[in-house]
Amino acid sequence: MPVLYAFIAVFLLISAPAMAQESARDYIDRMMRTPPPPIVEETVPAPADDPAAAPVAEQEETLPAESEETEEVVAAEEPEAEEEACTPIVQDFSNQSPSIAKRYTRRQAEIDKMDTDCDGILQPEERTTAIETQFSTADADEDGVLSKAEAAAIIDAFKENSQGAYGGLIDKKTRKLEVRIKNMDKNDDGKITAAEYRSYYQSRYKSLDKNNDGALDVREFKTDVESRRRRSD
Ligand SMILES: [Ca+2]
Ligand SMILES: [Ca+2]
Ligand SMILES: [Ca+2]
Repeated sequence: MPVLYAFIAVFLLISAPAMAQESARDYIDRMMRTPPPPIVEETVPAPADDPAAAPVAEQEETLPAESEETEEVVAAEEPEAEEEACTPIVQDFSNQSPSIAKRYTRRQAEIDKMDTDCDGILQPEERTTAIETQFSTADADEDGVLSKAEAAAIIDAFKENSQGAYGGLIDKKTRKLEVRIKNMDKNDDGKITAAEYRSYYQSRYKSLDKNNDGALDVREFKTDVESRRRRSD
């Protein structure tokens, strides 16, 4: 028996290292062959940085857009500043009789309010513009109609602003204006529509254009409180 154990021991001593050596080689071979597979964890995720970069580019694009809008706003404000009113020509009526000179002076003051090109004469376009402006100014509540109160305000304003021009005649002239405004109300409902207002003044200005050239000069024009009849003041 001891002989058998000794034999087995010798066998193990000889074969074990061999087996160990073989298995080690196999392992090394495996390691040498396998290296290829483990590779490339696809660093492709790097491109994941690109999508992050894209939004940055978009933001940069929107920035110039905002600055352009700012420039547009600034540019839009400039035209308004460019609008400059001309200066009315000072007319000399000293060669007329005192009464006519006084009348022409009053008329010229009214013309100058509407004479946007400052040539001293009222062209049709200037009259149309003035009619629209006067109506919208009088229509305080912007409902497109002059109420009794709004019409009364026109009369009050005339009385207050024309005292110097008419002196002692102011009450008489004021009553004349009251009648005139009442006449604008064609359907007599106590209100003056924009259409009634336009119709009245376009008709009035047309009748004043004696030489029928479309324009009204100081000899043709009459203020709101001047009668169309010659004999009146
Ligand atoms: Ca003019
Ligand atoms: Ca109104
Ligand atoms: Ca004329």
